[in-house]
Amino acid sequence: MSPRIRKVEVLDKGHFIRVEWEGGSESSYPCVWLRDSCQCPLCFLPSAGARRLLLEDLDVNIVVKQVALADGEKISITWPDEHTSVYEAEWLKKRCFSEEARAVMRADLFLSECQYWGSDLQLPKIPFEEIICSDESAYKWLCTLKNVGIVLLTGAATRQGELIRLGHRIGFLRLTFYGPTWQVQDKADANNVAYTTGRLCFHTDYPVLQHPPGVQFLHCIKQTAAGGESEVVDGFHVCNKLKKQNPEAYQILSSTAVDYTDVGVDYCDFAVHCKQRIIDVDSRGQAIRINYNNATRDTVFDIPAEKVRPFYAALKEFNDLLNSAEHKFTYKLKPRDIVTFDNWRVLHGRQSYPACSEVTRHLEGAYADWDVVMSRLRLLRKTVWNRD
Ligand code: OGA
Ligand code: NM2
Ligand code: ZN
Ligand code: ZN
Repeated sequence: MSPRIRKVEVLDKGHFIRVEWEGGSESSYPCVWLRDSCQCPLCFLPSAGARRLLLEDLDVNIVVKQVALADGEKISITWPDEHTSVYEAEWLKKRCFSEEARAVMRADLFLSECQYWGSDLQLPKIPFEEIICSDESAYKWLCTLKNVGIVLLTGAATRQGELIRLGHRIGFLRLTFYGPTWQVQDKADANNVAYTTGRLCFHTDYPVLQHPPGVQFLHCIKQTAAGGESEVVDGFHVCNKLKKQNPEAYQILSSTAVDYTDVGVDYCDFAVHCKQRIIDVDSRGQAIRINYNNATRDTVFDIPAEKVRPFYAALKEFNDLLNSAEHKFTYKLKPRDIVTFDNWRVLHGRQSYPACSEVTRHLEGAYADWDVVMSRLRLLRKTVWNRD
């Protein structure tokens, strides 16, 4: 049901408009924002859904000259230069500045709700072909990927190229120096520790990139009989634990800029260097991205010498928490499985496996950006919700 406006009035010498809704609640809107958000064809380009109005032409001290309510459905404002703007009730209601309304909008746009897990994880599983063919399944896949951080897709073919199909399903994959997709297998003169048979301790991929890939896909094409098990841990959950257990360690890891390096040749030659905090936090100190790969952490360490040992102590404590039986979940990929996970939140590792002259284990990997994945999620939500 569309919201209706009972009354509208000007407050604060014309700097605010107060709207009273049918039902009794009210909302206040700053006039500078109203002028900036004018939806008329001079100020707004509907075909792009974008503002035409230039900031140069916005008076930040603007006040309304006149306001009128039309049939409870829209308000119209006349500005001092006689420009008029019309705002629909529903449009205004969605953009209400109250704490609650903004929280609803935020949750709707970014799905920031997070379901934490430990060793008790019930690994969500969906058949691969279902997410390719059905919008409902694809929507469920992406919601779970965002909320839980990991989903296993089952029953893909045991050949390269399935991740390219997955890329087309969401939009496109993220190209990196390791190629559009990359082959995780034991290689001679490996240009990355992942391309050996060695154990990989908990890490996120590619912290050496300024904007590390948000989502990772690993498709199991061939699996070794002995070893090669996978491990995952909920990094955000462990960060909360660390913050409680040792606030100083958390402070160090969320403020120290760590040097990462990756130099070599693959898709093309590369010499990548970057500084990252191992725990990236938002303004409230909540972890929003883990940037941790011990293999590519540089020997160059650009911090004062006396801060080095406290840093290692903090990192050790974090690493111990990641590896605790309470937090980590172990499983073994089978051929046809594709594990999809949040590379900003979930740290992953693998156990070592015996070296052999033939290839006994082969995963194809690929990355996607969260912007692309969230975009597909919002579009699928619209399709799926409008259908029922
Ligand atoms: C990687 C990786 C996991 C595996 O290639 O970065 O983490 O199971 N691989 O081989
Ligand atoms: N691979 C698997 O940070 C990293 O080097 C992660 C990337 C080689 C594409 C490994
Ligand atoms: Zn206008
Ligand atoms: Zn990895």
